[in-house]
Amino acid sequence: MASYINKQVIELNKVTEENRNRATRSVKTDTHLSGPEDSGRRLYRMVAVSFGMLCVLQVTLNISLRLVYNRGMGDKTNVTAEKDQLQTSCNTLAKEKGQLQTSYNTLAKEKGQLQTSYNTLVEEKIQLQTSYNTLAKEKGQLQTSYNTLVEEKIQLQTSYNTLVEEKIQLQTSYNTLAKEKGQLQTSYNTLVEEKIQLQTSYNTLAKEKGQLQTSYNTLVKEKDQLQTSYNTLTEERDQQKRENNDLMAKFSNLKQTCPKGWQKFGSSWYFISTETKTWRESSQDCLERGAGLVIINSDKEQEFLFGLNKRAWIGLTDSVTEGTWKWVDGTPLTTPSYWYPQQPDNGGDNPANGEEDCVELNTETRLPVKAWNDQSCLDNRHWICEKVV
Ligand SMILES: [Ca+2]
Ligand SMILES: [Ca+2]
Ligand SMILES: [Ca+2]
Repeated sequence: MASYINKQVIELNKVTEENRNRATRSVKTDTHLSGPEDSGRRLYRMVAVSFGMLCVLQVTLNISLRLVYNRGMGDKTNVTAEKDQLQTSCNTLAKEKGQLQTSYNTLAKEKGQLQTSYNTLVEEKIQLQTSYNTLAKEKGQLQTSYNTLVEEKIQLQTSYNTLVEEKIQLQTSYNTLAKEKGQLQTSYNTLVEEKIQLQTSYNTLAKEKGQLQTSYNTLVKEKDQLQTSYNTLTEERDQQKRENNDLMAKFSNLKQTCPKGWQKFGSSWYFISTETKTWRESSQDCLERGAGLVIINSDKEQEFLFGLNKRAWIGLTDSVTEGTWKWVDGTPLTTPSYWYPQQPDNGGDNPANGEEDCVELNTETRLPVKAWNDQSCLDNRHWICEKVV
C-alpha cells in the first residue's frame, strides 16, 4: 500500500512538473504570438488550473492517508515514514507553489509592462495610420498633379515641336530674306552711285539751265521788242497794201471794160443767164465764172436788178436753218430787205409748193423794193451772178 502511494506521489510530481513546464512554454509562446492582453489572460488561466490540480492532489492524498490510516495501524512505522514522505512532498509542493506565485507575479508585472508597451504601440499605430491616411491623401493629390503635369508636358512637347517647325520655316525665310537683302544692298549701292552721278549731272544741267534761262529771258525780251516792231511794221504794211489795193481797184475799174455777156453797175459786174437751172446749179455756174450769186446791198442795186426784168435766183437762202436767211458769202440778212407782201411763207403750208428755202427776184410785181419770194430750190430759174471789181 505504501509503495502504491509512493508511486502515485511520484507520478503526480511528474505530472505537476510537466504541467508547470508546459505552462511556462505556453506563456512564452503566447507572449510572442498574441497581444499582451490575450497572453496575460491565458497565463492567469493556466496558473488557476495548476492550483486547482494541486488542490485536487492534496485532497486525494488526504483521502488516501485516511484510508490507509483506517485500514490498520499495523505497520505504524511505515505509515509514519510514508507520512514524513508525504509531508516532505507537501512541503516541496508548497515551495513550488511559492515559486509559481513568484513566477506569476513576475509574469503579471511583465504583463503590465507589455500592456503599457501595447498601448504605446496602439497609439503609435493610430498615429501611423493617421500619417498613412494623410500620406495616402497627399499621394492622391500628388498623383493628380503628376497626371496634370504629364498632360501639360505632352501639350508642351506638342507646342515645342510646333515651335521647332516654325523656327525651321522662319530660319528658311530668314535665309531667303538675307539673300534678298544682299541683292537689294548691291542694287542700292549701284543706285546710290548712279544717284551721285545723276546729281552731278543735274547740278551741271541746273547751272546750264540757269545760264540758258538768262539767255532765254534776254531773247524773250528782244523777241518782244522785235514783235512789237514787227506788228507796227505789219500794220503799216497792211495799211499801205489796202491803200494800194483801193488805188489799184479804182484804177482798174476806171481802166477795164466789161467782158462779153456782163453788165457793169457801180463797182460790180453782173451776169444774167439766158437759160434756167436749179438754185444750186446756178450758184455753181457763178463760182465757175469767178463770181457768186448776186448779193444785194442797197436800194439802188435792187432797183438796177429789178430793171433787168428777169425772174432769177439771187444769192439768199435759209436751207441751213429754217427762218434764218444768209447770203452766199455767209453774212446774215439785215436791212435792207425787199420781200413781197406775206413772203417768205416757206410754201404757205401747201404740199404742192414743197419746202421753200431759196429766194427769187420776181419782176412780175410792180414795186421794185417788194419783189423777193422764197421758192423751192429745185425749181428752174434764170440766175444773176455778181463780181465785185
Ligand atoms: Ca451787191
Ligand atoms: Ca424756207
Ligand atoms: Ca414763197
